Amino acid sequence: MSLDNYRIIESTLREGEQFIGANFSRDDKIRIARALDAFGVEYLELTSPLASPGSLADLKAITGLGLNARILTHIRCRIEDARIALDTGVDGLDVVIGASSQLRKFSHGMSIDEIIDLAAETLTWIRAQAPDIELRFSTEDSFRSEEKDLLRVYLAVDKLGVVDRFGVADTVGIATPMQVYRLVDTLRRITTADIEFHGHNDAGSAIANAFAALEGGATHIDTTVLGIGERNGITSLGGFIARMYTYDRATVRRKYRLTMLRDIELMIADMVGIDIPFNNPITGYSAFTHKAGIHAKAILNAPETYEALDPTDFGLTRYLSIAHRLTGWNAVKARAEQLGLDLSPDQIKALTRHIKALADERALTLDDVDELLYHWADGQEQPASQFAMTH
Ligand code: HCA
Ligand code: CU
Repeated sequence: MSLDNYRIIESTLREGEQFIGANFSRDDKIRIARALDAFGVEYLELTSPLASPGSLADLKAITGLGLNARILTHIRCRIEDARIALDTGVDGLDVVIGASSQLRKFSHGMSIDEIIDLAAETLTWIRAQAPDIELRFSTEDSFRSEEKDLLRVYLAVDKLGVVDRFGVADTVGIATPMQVYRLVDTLRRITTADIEFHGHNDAGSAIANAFAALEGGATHIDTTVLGIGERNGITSLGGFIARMYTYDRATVRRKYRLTMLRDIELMIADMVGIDIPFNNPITGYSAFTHKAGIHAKAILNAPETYEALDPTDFGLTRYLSIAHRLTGWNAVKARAEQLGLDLSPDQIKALTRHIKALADERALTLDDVDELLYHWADGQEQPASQFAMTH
């Protein structure tokens, strides 16, 4: 089943280049490619060599690195594009054409029959030139295309027997997981090639849609680091990793070097001038911070009670936040122990009440709490005099 055997097509160097803040230099691209390769992604997708002279040179530089990841480039469905792309040493071509009525009307103006003819001509030509190249055919805006038109295109291409993989793209980020599941499932049943999913995040469903695609039988998922891409981007690498880890931890641990994730995200964030969002899966600043007293107590006993992901797998640390009104005495006690302080259970409980009362008055920091702990451990304060010590 593909949920246990999926491959990541990391498109930071293609879709990610379409992010407003992205302007990668050759050196940037090489650093990104090496890092993602070391992380363990199976494929890197790069911008078309026809985009600019630099794009062509960068693509050649990266195919020359000898990485483990297979190198793909993304081209329009045209023999001229394919001719240049084949000369760059890539392992595969991701060929795309628009099939939705919007694109047919406002972009290339072709009918479905013309699309089929062009696809047949281009793909057959590529296969004849390069019998061993990995060849993917995808339709842009697949989810706003008439299903009967779309299936007619895929069936016609499948009959040629020249592509290894079909792609479906949620270009404007409107698909629901159920729609993705259904389209992928249908394609899987009526065609013979692997299936790749590329999903935008306009409605916040990109990660869920990628998972639904795998449930429907997709084999390849497109990601970018931090999800960067056109508009607000696509399925993020880290989010996808979190999704798959919570489904099957062992497989994710085996396939990818998870401790590299944060540094890779920091590198990209720095290059494109953004921060890691606070609520980012895995690496968001509060992703492993526990606050409510009840949560803290359970975390101290058994972290998995409130942690679906183990931070240590990602080289990260969990935090208990204790300086607030929702705190609990188990957490305060744990902090006292961390500081090597000897306080009785009664003292801890009284001090916890004191912290809560103080936090009702003003925002506290961990330093404030630590100071209180030291003070009480010194025997300066007794439970009865707890409110005096604010002055
Ligand atoms: C675009 C193209 C694409 C292509 C996806 C694919 C999209 O930039 O509009 O090749 O599968 O989202 O449709 O990124
Ligand atoms: Cu896209």
